[in-house]
This record gives sequence, C-alpha cells and structure tokens, in this order.
Amino acid sequence: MDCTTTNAPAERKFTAKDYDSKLRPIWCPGCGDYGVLQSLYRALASIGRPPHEIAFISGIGCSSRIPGYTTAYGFNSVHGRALPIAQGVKLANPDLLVLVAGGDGDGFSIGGGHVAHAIRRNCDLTYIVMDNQVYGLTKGQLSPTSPRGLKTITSPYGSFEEPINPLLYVLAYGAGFVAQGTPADMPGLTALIEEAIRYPGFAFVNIQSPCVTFGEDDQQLRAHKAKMQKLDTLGHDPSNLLAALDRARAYGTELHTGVFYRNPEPPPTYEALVKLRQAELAKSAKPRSQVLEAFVQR
Ligand SMILES: Cc1ncc(C[n+]2csc(CCOP(=O)(O)OP(=O)(O)O)c2C)c(N)n1
Ligand code: SF4
Repeated sequence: MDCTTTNAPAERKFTAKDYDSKLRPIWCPGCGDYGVLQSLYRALASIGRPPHEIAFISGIGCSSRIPGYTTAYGFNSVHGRALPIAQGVKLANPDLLVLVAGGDGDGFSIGGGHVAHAIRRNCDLTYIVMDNQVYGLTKGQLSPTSPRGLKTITSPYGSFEEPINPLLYVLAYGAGFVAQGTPADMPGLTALIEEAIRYPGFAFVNIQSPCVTFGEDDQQLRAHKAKMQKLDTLGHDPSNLLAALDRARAYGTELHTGVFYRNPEPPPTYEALVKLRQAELAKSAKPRSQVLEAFVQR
C-alpha cells in the first residue's frame, strides 16, 4: 500500500474542510503559515485519504503548531526531533500517510543532524519546512537560514555567518523529491505539497513562509510575489540532478519555486525493504514441528 492508497470507501470524497480541526491558529495576523495550512488542506483533499489514515508530526516552533490545526493524528513533539519520531511512526504503521513539519530552526539547527539520516534511510515521508529565516516562537533570534548581515537580538552587529542552503543540503544527501514554494502562490504551493505526498520516498518541500513580526521586508508575501520565478517557466528539467543542484545554488538570492528534483527512478523505501525481508524470512522458515524435532534430538 503506498501513502496515497486509502481504505476509505471509493464513493467518499473529501474537501479541504474535512482536514480543518476548527482550532483557531494563534499565529500573528498575516503570518505565512496560514497560507501553508490552507494549501495543505487542499492538497490532502486532492489525495483523498481520510484524516484517521494520516499522522502529522512536528517539532517545536510557531510552524510546528500546524498538526493541531488539522484533523489528522498529530504529535507536536520536541524541538528538532520531528524526523526521528516520524520515522518511528512510519515503521510501526507503514500504511499511514506520514507528514512532518517544522521551522528552519527546528529542521536545520537543532534537528539538522537528523535530516541526512532520514534521507539516506528513505522512509516514505513528506517533510515540510516553513523557512522564515528567523526563530519566530522565541522572538526573532538568528536562525540557520538567516542571511549574512541580518540584525537580530542575537546578532546586534548583523550576522557574520553564511546561511545554510536547505535545498543544496537535502539534494546533496540524495533526497528523491525536492521542491520550494511560497504562500504568495497558493495554487502552486498546493500542487507541490500534493506532488511531494505522492512521491514514493522521502520528499522535501521548503516553503518560504514569511514571519511578519520578526522577518525582513524583502521576505514578505508582497516581495515574494514580485520576485518569484517558477522553475518550469525557466525550462528547468526536474529529472536532472545536476541542473537541480545548479538552480539550488541561487537560494537566498533568487526565489525559485517548483520542483527542483524528482528522481525518475525512485529506489525502494526503507519500509518496503523491511516488508520484503520479512516475507523472505517467512517463506524460508522451517515449519514449527521441524524446529521442535531438531531441538528434541540435540
Ligand atoms: C531543546 C530545546 N531547545 C530550545 C528550545 C527553544 N525553542 C523553541 S522554538 C525554537 C526555535 C523556533 O524557530 P523555528 O524552528 O525556525 O520555527 P518558527 O517558530 O520560526 O516557526 C527554539 C530555539 C526548545 N523548545 N527546546
Ligand atoms: S512570530 Fe512570526 S512565525 Fe511566529 S506566528 Fe508570528 S509571524 Fe508567524
């Protein structure tokens, strides 16, 4: 069963409302995460799996509140630990559609060490990072994706550090699906989240999600609308890994949206390999009577 196959009756159709928990988000008015949430509802409705077949795991941060605003099973876990927990959930119940979400701090600072291992293990997970280039929840400190020179309460002279490039990071470790979107283009973002969920393996979507309270003016939705460039209009071929790496280098200077890379030949997932091995072992196992007989004759 892949993550888009459902046990729900074929005639049951889902709408975005079916995934809305009706809990009122406590994000600041205008936060980009509202648009991410709406896009997510719409993507889930297109996939059409009932909420009880979905598990949504997050870390800690403003963005990590997102599972609580959906009707899926949710776990707002520990800062930086969403990926290990999500892998455990997927291995315990491979039939679940498992979504993972968090901020750039959660994913690439304290949780950065987990990203490489989740990618090389290749469980069928969709990892959504709401990248706002600051720590929002803790009131605007420098984050791993903050641009050089950014003044925050922890970088009063402007940041002296080179930011992490999340796109290059995940491509370099071999992620099979890598995309970037913005809530400034909600139909585009919805399509990217849906495509990421449908990809059979580890899929990563970096969402430039503005922090209206602590973010810079050039990181806001209006600025995104003005500067975003869709990769498909630039003639980008998402099956070409080298072209994807080249495009990803522009992170932080250009706002490219769309699919950077989709592995045209997805390798088997970790959980598929486990299932295969279990089936082989079950086939080659001796009948219980033979095992007992051998034991008695020793
Ligand atoms: C182990 C641990 N260290 C630090 C914190 C404090 N903390 C909570 S959220 C956060 C960073 C939030 O930034 P980000 O992950 O980018 O998410 P955002 O709030 O911007 O969406 C930090 C440092 C914590 N909760 N737990
Ligand atoms: S602090 Fe920033 S990231 Fe957090 S809710 Fe407010 S606008 Fe959104």
